[in-house]
Amino acid sequence: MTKPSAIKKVAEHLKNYPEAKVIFMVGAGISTSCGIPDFRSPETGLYHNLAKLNLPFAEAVFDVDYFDKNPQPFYTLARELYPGNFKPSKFHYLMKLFEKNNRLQRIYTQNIDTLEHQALIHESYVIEAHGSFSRNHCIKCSKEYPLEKFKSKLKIDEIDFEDSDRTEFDYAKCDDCGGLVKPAIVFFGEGLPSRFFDTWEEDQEWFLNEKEKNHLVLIAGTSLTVYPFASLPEEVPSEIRRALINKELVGDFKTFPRKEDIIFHGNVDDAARELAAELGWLADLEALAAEQ
Ligand code: CNA
Repeated sequence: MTKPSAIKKVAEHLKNYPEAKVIFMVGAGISTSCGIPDFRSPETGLYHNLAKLNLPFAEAVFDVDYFDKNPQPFYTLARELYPGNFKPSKFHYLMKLFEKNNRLQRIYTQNIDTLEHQALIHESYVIEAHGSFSRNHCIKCSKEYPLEKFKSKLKIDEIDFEDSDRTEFDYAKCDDCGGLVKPAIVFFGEGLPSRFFDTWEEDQEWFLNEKEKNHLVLIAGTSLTVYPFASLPEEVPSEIRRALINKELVGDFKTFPRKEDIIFHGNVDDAARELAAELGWLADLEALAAEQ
C-alpha cells in the first residue's frame, strides 16, 4: 500500500474533523507565481536583484535610518511591489475557498502586496503582520499623508521596467515638518501592529478552548526567518496539528519537528490545486482564478 501524499493527509484531517478550521501563516512564496519576487530564493529573490541599487547591505532597503538618508531604493522597490500591479495566485484563492466554506479561522501574512484583499477575503480574517501600503506617515512627526498623493510620487504610471532603477523621484515630504513620508510597512527595528499580537493571543486561547475540534495550522511560502512572525509555528499548542507547504524545510519544522507534522515539499499552487481537488473545490478554484 502506498503512503498518502502530504496534501492527502491534510485533506483527510479536514474530512475526518468537519468542524476543524484552519489558521494560515504565509509569506512571500505564495505570491512568487504572481510575478512578485520573494526575498531569499536564489537567483530570483529581491535580495539578489537589489544588488543593482548599490545598497550597503540588502536589508537596508527596509531600514528607517537608511531610508532617511536615501529613500531611492525603497521607492524603486515600492513602485514595483505596489498593489494593483498583480493578481492573486491559486493559493490565495484556496484561502478564499476556506473562507467561503466556513473553514477559515485566520490568515497571518507577512506579505505587503495586499493580494489577500484582492482575492476578496474579508479583512476580519487577515492579519497583515508587516503592515501594508494602505496608509502613509511622516517618519519624523507621524502625520498622515494622503494615499493618492504618495502613489503619484511613486510614478507608477511611468514604469520603465527596462530602466527601473534609474528614475529620479520627487520624494513625498510632510507638509508640517518636512520629514520624509513612508508607507505603513514595518521596517527592520520597528514594532509590528498591535492587532498582530492581540489576535494571536485570542487565537491561542481559541485553540485551547476548542481542542476537540482538531483545528489545523497551515504554514506556506515562508522561510520563517523574520521574527517575531517566525516564532508563531513554535507557539502553536502541541495538541494542534501543523502542516508546512514550502519548497524547502524551514524554521521549527527543521529544528523542532513534531511527530504529527505534515510536510509538503513543493510549489504552493500545486498544493492548492491538489487540496482543492481533494476537498471537492477544484471547479470553484478554477472559476475564481479565471474571474480576475
Ligand atoms: P522569504 O524569506 O523570501 O522566503 C520565501 C520562502 O518561500 C522560501 O522558503 C522559498 O523557498 C519559498 N517559496 C518561494 N516560492 C515558492 C513557491 N512557489 N512554492 C513554495 N514555496 C515557495 O520570504 P518570507 O515571507 O519568509 O520573509 C518575510 C519577509 C518577506 C516579509 O517581511 C515580507 O514583507 C517580505 N516580502 C514580501 C513580499 C510580498 O508582499 N509579496 C515579497 C517579498 C518579500
